Amino acid sequence: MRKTEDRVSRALSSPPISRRRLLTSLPALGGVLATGCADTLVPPTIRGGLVGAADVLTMSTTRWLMSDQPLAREYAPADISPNFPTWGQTNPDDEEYQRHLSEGFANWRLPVTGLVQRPRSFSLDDLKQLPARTQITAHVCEQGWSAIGEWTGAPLAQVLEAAGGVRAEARYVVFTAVDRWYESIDMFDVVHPQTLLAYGLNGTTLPVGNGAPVRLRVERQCGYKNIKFLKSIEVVDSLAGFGRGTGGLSSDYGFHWYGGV
Ligand SMILES: Nc1nc2c(c(=O)[nH]1)N[C@H]1C(S)=C(S)[C@@H](COP(=O)(O)O)O[C@H]1N2
Ligand SMILES: [Mo]
Repeated sequence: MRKTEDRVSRALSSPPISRRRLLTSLPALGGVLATGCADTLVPPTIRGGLVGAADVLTMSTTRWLMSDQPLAREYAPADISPNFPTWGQTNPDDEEYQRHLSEGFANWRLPVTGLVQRPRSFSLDDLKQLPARTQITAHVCEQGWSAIGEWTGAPLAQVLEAAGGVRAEARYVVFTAVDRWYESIDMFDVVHPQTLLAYGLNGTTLPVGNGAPVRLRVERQCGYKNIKFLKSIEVVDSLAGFGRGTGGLSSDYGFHWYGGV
């Protein structure tokens, strides 16, 4: 892993402008893969023993495989599952959330803070005005089901760009949800063109059960990383201050931080 560390420190010492460029252009993804700016072939925390070894192997192998085929498979409209399931939390029992829901999310705001040049909040309309992406992908839940859906949303890279771009120290993005779920992803998945803040499912407004008004789509990872009911986004250089420090509610409870599929 020595070589990776060298690449990481080189990537981290580059001036903010290059990281910003990385976020603005699609060829940037190729750049990420080629230079190893992706930072991570290993999870942020490594568990002991064989489980830890498996974590490292899973993540490094998936990332290595992806270097050749960076996009998750996209399907045809005919493949869309007739009824996309709702799973886990389906309607948060939270006063503020219920108020936003009753107002059609007109007053809902998503704060984007931390290591961005211009921290700001986004309304649902702000997000919809950013360049959108629609993709038909397979959702794979670690609890034994999968479904194909058509997601529409703003690429996370576009959202961060609208907040002035990320600073050179940025390594992870942490997402919190109304139901106190939280998850994080690293810069590889952050700048990935299929990583969306999704507000649409199968051509309609994202239903409550699937995480309205906005949920994360991170297509190379399992169901539990695709956090619903987004409440805040923070760009950070360390995951130590969140929950039990593993970078997500699911990993705090023993799932892999990197839920690669
Ligand atoms: N905030 C929040 N996000 C969440 C969950 C949840 O309970 N709360 N469940 C996760 C799991 S395990 C899965 S499989 C998917 C389910 O998404 P769906 O309800 O759109 O099928 O959401 C993920 N994101
Ligand atoms: Mo899941």
